[in-house]
Amino acid sequence: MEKTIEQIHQEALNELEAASEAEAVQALSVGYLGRKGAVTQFLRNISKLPPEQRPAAGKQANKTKKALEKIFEDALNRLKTKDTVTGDRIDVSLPGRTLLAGSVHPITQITKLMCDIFTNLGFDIVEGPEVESDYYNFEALNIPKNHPARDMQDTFYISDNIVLRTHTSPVQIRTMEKQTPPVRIIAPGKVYRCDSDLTHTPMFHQVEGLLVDENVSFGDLKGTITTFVHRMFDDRISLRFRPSFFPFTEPSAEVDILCVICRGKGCRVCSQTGWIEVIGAGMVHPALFENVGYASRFTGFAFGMGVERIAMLKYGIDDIRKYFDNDLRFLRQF
Ligand code: 2NL
Repeated sequence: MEKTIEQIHQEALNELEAASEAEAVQALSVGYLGRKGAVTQFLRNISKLPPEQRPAAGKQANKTKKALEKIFEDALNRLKTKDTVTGDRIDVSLPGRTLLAGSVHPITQITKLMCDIFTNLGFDIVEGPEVESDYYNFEALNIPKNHPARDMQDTFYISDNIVLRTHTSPVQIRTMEKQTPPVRIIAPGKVYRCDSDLTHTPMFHQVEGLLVDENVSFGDLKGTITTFVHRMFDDRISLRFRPSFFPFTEPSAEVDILCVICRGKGCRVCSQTGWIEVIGAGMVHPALFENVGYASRFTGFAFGMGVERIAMLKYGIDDIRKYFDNDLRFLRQF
């Protein structure tokens, strides 16, 4: 062995004295303590010494190793602190990094706006499970077995009797089971349908409403929906009620608004009809009241709408998939 451990130790201290930059200290540390460093080599060569010298040499070498580790670390800390405090190596006048602020998703904004309009009309907001039983999603809503709405291609089945809810109506059935009229509720939330193209995503958002009391008429439905549409879009917008069919309402209607793009002249968005369908609605089917145990003197209306669709019309968005791409350039516009 050429050098003693004391010599190596002394050389390290001398070299450290001359090092004035963090990089140089780092290099020294590697040169002495790294895998091929002088101290590491010395420790490795101890096994070649005569047996009686090994304990003392080992003890001394480990002591040196510990001492140098601490000295290099202290020197590095000192130099790093010096860099920041004196500012001679880090330009403290550089502008800081901007923090990215998040924003509320357009779908969340529109859901909130819709809920606010209905809360102002006296409705309460209710939420419920997204994984539902066949009974609450279909049976209780007068959607019989073999109805097209239950078809495998529209519904995500978890098991024979468990589905991802295809609408938020189950929330309203659960509320009616617990509460006697008057009932005035809005059920917002995620719903799921096995469907995906330009105008459909497998998950989308719905807001449904239900009002049950004595003497509730179709006129009350028209008044409520008209007020909602006027507050949502604009006071002067025209709307029309068109006869339709839903298993859970009778009579049923679809509500169109005059196309917000062409004002009724006919364009691509309204398929040249001048009207855009925005809401489905109707008087609650008596079979539903029977299912939840309501007396026959009660009547009520219900309605449902897709949040993505309303938001597209309000913001002029042409592709539903943009809501779910999470492209910040899109999301920052709202
Ligand atoms: C549509 C149609 C609709 C309902 C939803 C409903 C709920 C209960 C009872 C009766 Cl608990 N009806 N909901 C009624 C009519 C239409 O939605 O096109 N939605 C996007």
